[in-house]
Amino acid sequence: FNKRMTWWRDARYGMFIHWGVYAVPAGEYQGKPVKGIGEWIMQRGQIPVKDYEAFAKAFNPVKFDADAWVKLIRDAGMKYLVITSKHHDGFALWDSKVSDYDMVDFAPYGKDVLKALSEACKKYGIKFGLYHSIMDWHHKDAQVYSYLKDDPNKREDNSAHFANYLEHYMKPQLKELIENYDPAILWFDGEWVNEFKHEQGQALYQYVRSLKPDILVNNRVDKGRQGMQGMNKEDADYAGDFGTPEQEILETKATVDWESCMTMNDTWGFKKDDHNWKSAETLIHNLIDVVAKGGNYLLNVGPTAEGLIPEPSVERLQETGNWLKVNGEA
Ligand code: FUL
Repeated sequence: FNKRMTWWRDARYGMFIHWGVYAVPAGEYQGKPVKGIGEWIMQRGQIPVKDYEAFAKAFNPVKFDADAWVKLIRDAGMKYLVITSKHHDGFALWDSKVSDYDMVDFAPYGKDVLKALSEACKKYGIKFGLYHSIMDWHHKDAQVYSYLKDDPNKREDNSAHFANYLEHYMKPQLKELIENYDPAILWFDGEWVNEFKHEQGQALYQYVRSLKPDILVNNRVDKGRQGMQGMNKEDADYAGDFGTPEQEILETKATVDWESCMTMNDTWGFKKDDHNWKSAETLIHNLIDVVAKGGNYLLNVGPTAEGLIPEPSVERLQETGNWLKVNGEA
């Protein structure tokens, strides 16, 4: 019996929020649509760092309202949120002292959105979680064979530089996040890069737990932890508290903790041309299916650069909330 997990096991339903600079291009670069998921536009569009930074300079979500987001979460029947403190593009949504590449120092908005959200979560009784990318396309030591195909700075072996980034950039940023925003969850991702080693993943888990013993950490903290990898306690490289199948629901009931994360359309980060929404009925069906198999459902929204959760998402969330009010336990 793992006491740390109790609230999470009871929670069942949470909101994933992919929000960052990628909401500015919103799926388009130099007047052309870029294929693939929106938060990958820097890589998929082969956008040079300087050009991408210009999007960051234009990221000004004047309509962002932390209270409204968290109320929407509560009314949807969700019990927690997981928001991208930093996605693969390296941009920090909080006021980091480790770097200026963040919402307060680099973007015109100048306000700390994680602070506002963590406070709103406390107010409405919603648990606050953070998604954090290990891979980083912006940091010079972490560019991992560089995401640009023809980058002249490409290194044969980037491991030493990457270790430097882990120690002197990523870990200090995680320390800031844990000490100042009190996250209940750290949801790692981008762990598959060659430069990141199994031992570093194990150490990262220990590091995060040493800063906050009851924090929950997903399986992707270690190497190559897609889906349910690493969730077998008998394995020497067992790490993390729950498995994270992506865009899928397990076939059968699992004996270990798991959470299915899923988009409502076909992208995590906002794309203005993606209108392929799942119906509210499908989403409710998925929630029932996941819960029946002992998992949690982490349903994604991709807010706009202005700071709004897209209307089709809002409508669907309200419908799941209405359904839960009639049929759910809470
Ligand atoms: C993936 C990432 O590469 C996607 O951008 C997204 O964040 C998804 C939840 O995880 O591995």
